[in-house]
Amino acid sequence: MHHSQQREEEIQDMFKRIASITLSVLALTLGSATVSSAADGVCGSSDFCLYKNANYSGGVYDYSAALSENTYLGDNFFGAGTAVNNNASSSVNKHVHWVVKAYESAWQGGDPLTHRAAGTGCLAGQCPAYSTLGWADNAFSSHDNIWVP
Ligand SMILES: [Ca+2]
Ligand SMILES: [Ca+2]
Ligand SMILES: [Ca+2]
Repeated sequence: MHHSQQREEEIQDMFKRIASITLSVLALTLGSATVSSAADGVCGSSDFCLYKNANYSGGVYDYSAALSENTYLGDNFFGAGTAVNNNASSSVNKHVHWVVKAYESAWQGGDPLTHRAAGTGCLAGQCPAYSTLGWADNAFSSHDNIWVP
């Protein structure tokens, strides 16, 4: 093989490898952009968020408002490291279609507190967000949800 031709092929191989790596990085970036934003410590537009303290402070746990949770056991507040179960003192539903009902006990037991869909305001004591939880303070252990078009 002619020396300069071999060199040219080596350079082409190198560019193919670079292109392949670039595509892999792009795929990873796109992949992470499309996965659920739940449980990343950021209360986003599809999340139902619980806070350790009143007024949305002291550590957050962001669940997906689109998914039921039968128990909060094993979940810890981001930024606080303490258990979510029986420790939430404020809550927010950011989803515009899922109504979230949080319950006193695991497996949707005990009394629920209804979180209306985001932007719908409070009605009959049901709000999208609660800066304090009253009777439900340090009690939430599970939630389920209802789709509202
Ligand atoms: Ca999130
Ligand atoms: Ca608390
Ligand atoms: Ca409880």
